[in-house]
Amino acid sequence: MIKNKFIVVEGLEGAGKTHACICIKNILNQCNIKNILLVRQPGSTPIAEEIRKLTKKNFNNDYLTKETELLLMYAARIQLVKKIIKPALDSGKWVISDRHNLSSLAYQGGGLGIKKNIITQLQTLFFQNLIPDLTIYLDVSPEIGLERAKKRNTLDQIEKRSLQFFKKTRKSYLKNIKKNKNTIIINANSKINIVTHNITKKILNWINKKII
Ligand code: Z5A
Repeated sequence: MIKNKFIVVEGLEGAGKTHACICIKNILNQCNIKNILLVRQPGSTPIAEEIRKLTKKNFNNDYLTKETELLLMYAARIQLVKKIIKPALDSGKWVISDRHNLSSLAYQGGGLGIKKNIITQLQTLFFQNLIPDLTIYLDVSPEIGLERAKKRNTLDQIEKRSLQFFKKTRKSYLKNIKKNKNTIIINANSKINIVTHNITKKILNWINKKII
């Protein structure tokens, strides 16, 4: 028996997070863990999905300031955690979230240059008691990740930012992930079947360690 867990998947665009979330859900299912909820950030509630659209939209004569963008990410996260994630965890469900706090540290902190202590204060203020049991960071180079994202659809306002922005975002991810507890880092530059194989191996290993 394993107690239900909160799992977070992080990485740049095109890292393969969506694919990884489904892959983790399948592995858990094979281990007879069926009660699983998949969510994405920002999003996964009607209000948070509207905030998501707002952060991706092109406003011709206006733009989101970096502080507004940060607070919108947190508004969406609070909405999702309070309304969906916490109740699900309290009722014994497993939750897999495509992105969480580390995204804000990487994008709004590393990428846009907001001071880390401002972001960690928001984290402490709203999510002190919600620490992921496992974070999987899919490490992809910005060049490869953006190339994959471009192939899939037209780029939104965040995806259109400079390569330099994504380089700073990745640097911040790598710095913060090293300090993060319970983390698995996967090289996501490889072919999808190799990435899937590595995720499967590491997740099974992690589950085996949790069995009591
Ligand atoms: N954001 C923020 O700034 N601050 C925050 O606090 C939060 C978010 C929470 C969310 O938009 C945006 O919000 C995101 C960060 C910001 N902005 N940007 N840019 P999103 O959900 O649209 O973006 P995303 O989270 O990066 O999703 P994504 O682009 O879909 O990436 P992904 O989920 O990691 O990748 P995927 O959908 O699994 O794969 C993308 C494509 O690549 C797809 O066609 C796959 O088949 C292909 N792929 C995946 N892996 C491979 C490998 N290994 N080889 C070849 N092809 C692959």
